[in-house]
Amino acid sequence: MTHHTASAEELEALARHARWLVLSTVADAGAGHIGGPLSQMDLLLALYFNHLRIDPSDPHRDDRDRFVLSKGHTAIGLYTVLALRGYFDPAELATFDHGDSRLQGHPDMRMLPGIDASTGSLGQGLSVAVGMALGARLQQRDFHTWVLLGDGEIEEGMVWEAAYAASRYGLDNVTAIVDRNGLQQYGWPAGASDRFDRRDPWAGKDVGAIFRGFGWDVIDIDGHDHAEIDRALETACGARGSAGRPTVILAETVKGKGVSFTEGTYRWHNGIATADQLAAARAELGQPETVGVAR
Ligand SMILES: Cc1ncc(C[n+]2csc(CCOP(=O)(O)OP(=O)(O)O)c2C)c(N)n1
Ligand SMILES: [Mg+2]
Repeated sequence: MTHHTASAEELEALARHARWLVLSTVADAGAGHIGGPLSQMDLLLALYFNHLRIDPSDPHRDDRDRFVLSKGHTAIGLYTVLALRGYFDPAELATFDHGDSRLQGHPDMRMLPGIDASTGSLGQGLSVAVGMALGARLQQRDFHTWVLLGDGEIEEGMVWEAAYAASRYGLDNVTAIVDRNGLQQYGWPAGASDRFDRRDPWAGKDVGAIFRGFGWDVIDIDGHDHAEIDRALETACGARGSAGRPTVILAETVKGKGVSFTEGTYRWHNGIATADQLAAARAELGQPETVGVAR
């Protein structure tokens, strides 16, 4: 299981390509999410290219790191990263959301090797990850479990039961990442202090203090800054077996990041780009006409 090392420039090129694949694949399928897959993209690329101990040619091996996409609706963002990392041919993205496809609208671990948990009903992934981390301890395995949550998603009570349990059992082999894009599906109308066009689900609340209160270590980062992401992932995982506390990375992001008309608006939680919008996005992302899904 070699550690793949992509430079910041390579990650940026991958991110432009992957963001184009998300937008064009969803447009081609006629359904799917945009904002969340784009906000989480830099985090997932850093994980899959530089930090997860995985082997795309042997996706089931016992000692692999586990990854749970708790915000399962952003599956297309994970599929693009898995394809670019070599789990399957990117051409298969054209089957996204078809009835007989391995690439369902929400991830299905029974269909696609590389998916460690079936998700989509929000709020459950941290509990799944805590179970995996406890399992690793029982089996005396040193794999690390990573879980990505949405900032709307963590309004769910079950998340906080899992947060309690992770710290109760001193699980330093699990790391949660929260994609703090400040938007959920609809949310409340924005107030004066909001960053975007709807109220941040955690406006006026100190999410870091809440996690700390549950006994977690907290790292705040800019979720689009490759150097900060890299340091945070290294720190969280470097604590493997020593700190006795779980770590959460609170990643400040922009929903719809990378495409001007999707950035910072709840309306692009999901959506189908028109031909004109696709052309504009392709130009912004610097993708040649020969790349990816055409329409
Ligand atoms: C239990 C549950 N309730 C509602 C939904 C419908 N739903 C899908 S995405 C979403 C908003 C999620 O917002 P957030 O967690 O912030 O994700 P992101 O902004 O990254 O897309 C909702 C309510 C769901 N999938 N599961
Ligand atoms: Mg959100």
